[in-house]
Amino acid sequence: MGNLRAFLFLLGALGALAEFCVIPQLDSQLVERLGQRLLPWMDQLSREHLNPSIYVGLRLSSLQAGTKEDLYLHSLKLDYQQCLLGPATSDDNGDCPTKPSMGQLALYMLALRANCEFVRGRKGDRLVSQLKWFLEDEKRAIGHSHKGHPHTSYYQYGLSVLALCVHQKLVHDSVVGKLLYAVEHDHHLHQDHFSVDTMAVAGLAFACLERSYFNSDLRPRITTAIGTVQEKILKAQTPEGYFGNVYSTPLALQFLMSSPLSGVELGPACLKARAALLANLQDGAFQNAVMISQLLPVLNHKTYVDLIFPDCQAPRGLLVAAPEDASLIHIPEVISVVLEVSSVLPPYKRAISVVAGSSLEDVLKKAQELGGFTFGTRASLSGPFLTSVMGKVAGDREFWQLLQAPDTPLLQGIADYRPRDGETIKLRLVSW
Ligand code: B12
Repeated sequence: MGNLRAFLFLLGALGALAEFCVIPQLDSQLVERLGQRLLPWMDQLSREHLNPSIYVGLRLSSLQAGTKEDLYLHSLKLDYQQCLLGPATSDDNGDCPTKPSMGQLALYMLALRANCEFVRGRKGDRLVSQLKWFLEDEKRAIGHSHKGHPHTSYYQYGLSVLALCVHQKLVHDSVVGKLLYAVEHDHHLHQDHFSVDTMAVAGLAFACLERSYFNSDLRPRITTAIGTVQEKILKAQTPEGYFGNVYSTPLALQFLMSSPLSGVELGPACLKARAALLANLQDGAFQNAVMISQLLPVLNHKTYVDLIFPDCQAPRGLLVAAPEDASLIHIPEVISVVLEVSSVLPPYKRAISVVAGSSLEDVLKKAQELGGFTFGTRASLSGPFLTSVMGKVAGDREFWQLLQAPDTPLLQGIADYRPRDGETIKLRLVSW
């Protein structure tokens, strides 16, 4: 009894000092509709479409997909193990034309943990070694004086530290040190373009490390870095309530929910972000499977840090496919979208007619059919990523940026963005 009283007293004292980011429950139908959008993705079991982020998001949500979910994890395991642990000497890559990247391996390890599995045995050890090797390589690319850049990004670097941490694998101090340095001198993360997402993932990795037994020499720096990330993310809140933009808000909230904050009013900031997200959910802004998978845990008061001790027995509601929406069937209306490419000589500009509701990818395809325009894409977990335009391939640390004229970067990719009638879309080769 005395112990209980002492515990309650401690809780009260902590409550007075620290404030938690709490997101009140959202309408369960809204959450269910969000989950339903993942179901068609889970039917696609080919190498190109398998996406560990979807599995992680679903397992940390209040929803489940029954046997579909089991089959999905099974397919992920077959695919990732074959691609990562297949014969290293074989030239024949068979079904595995591209090996998973460092970040994809990290997400796969998070998926295993979301099913309450630890990587173990000979195969598990090889996965861990591979992820550690990737990180060592990135550490070398950043260099002693921190002047270089990771081959992938600090986002994937943070995700990999997090994945090793939730599997209770030691990450060398020098590897964690590079991520700490990047947060302490955040111009490095700004070069990643989307600093809030990257900051949030780094923060989640630190929040996990802070709860682990490892890296004790770095503990004070880790605690300070958590405070720095909190501060930066709160500072990045827009008047509408987003942390960064609408799509970085889910990861930002995951991070803020993972660590109590002392001395700062966290509650109102989180409530404002929730209100902004709610408005977007009602507008259907969350269509992309990766974005939905980063948001679902937040709506269930969970974060990636919970993968340290996931609760695999928690009851989750069974998802059933949504009935076809009859309101979507209507007479096609034709719209005109202007496509402009200034990074080539001679510059390209042409009005393209497409059916209303077409994606930007449809516009690009139509332009290609009409002649005088070509483009290329690479599959990614977020969907098709535009890699080349008019034969010009984006080089190292360059990308084809999508903009709405005159100068507003799009917040969605070519498969998700649906231009309106009369809109001008610009494609511009930029460095990042
Ligand atoms: C790093 C990053 C970039 C880098 C990627 C290069 C690199 N070497 O890493 C750069 C700066 C080039 C970039 C570009 C863009 N990005 Co980006 N990016 C990210 C970030 C921070 C991490 C992605 C990642 O590594 N994921 C983990 C790995 C394991 O997954 P992956 O699928 O293998 O990763 C690849 C893809 O994600 C791809 N990629 C990166 N961004 C985007 C965006 C889209 C729409 C697609 C299809 C693919 C894609 O590059 C990754 C590396 O190869 C995410 C943040 C997030 N919350 O997810 C935003 C994010 C995915 N990007 C976003 C956007 C909008 C874009 C752009 C469309 C911006 C623009 N207006 O041009 C462009 C893509 C244009 C194109 N050519 O198709 C949004 C997508 C929102 C949505 N609704 O889906 C996010 C969520 C950021 C945000 N909060 O707004 N991005």
